[in-house]
Amino acid sequence: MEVKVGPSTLELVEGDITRQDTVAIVNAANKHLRPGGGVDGAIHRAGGPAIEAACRQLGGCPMGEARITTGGNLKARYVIHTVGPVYRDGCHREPELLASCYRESLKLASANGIKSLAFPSISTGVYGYPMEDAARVALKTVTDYLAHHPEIERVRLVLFGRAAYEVYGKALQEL
Ligand code: AR6
Repeated sequence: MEVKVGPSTLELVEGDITRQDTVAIVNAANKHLRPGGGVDGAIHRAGGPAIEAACRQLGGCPMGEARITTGGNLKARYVIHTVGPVYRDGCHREPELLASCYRESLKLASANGIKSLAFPSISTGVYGYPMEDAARVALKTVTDYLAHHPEIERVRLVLFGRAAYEVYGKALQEL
């Protein structure tokens, strides 16, 4: 599924973030930027040790912020690491922090001349963010950014499994 936002394209696909051919892929990292499970584990396994070495130099990343490293052996040239909120009850700035992850990652892309990037569904695995709520925040934040930043040509949201893809598809139609 894809929609146009001005000259830019926002695309939803079901798949594996590590196999994307966008210039950058986004990692759902932890604040230590140490290899973990989920998307993070998959990216480090597929990208090789150069990503971990680059992460070590950065000394971590606060929640809601983003950092950029090489993509190592991945097709993507860069990995943008962002740290999503751990979901408690939705009343602890979770929506604001999640929106910030998408926005800060997009800002890093713009600053580095990256014209295409792929996001996973940040915080909806180990960090427990309800998928429906996360989808609304993700799609609103990305579309708002693209409306003002035509330099980003393509944003792809890569959903792991049919169920996640359908939740995002419904949220996009409602937007
Ligand atoms: N491609 C795309 N999406 C995936 C993939 C994949 N290969 N694998 C899982 N997902 P998570 P979080 C989906 O747990 O909640 C790590 O240990 C998955 O179904 O990767 O932000 C870090 O080090 C889910 O919907 O990230 C942190 O400690 C979504 O990606 C912590 O997990 C995010 O799940 C971050 O937790």
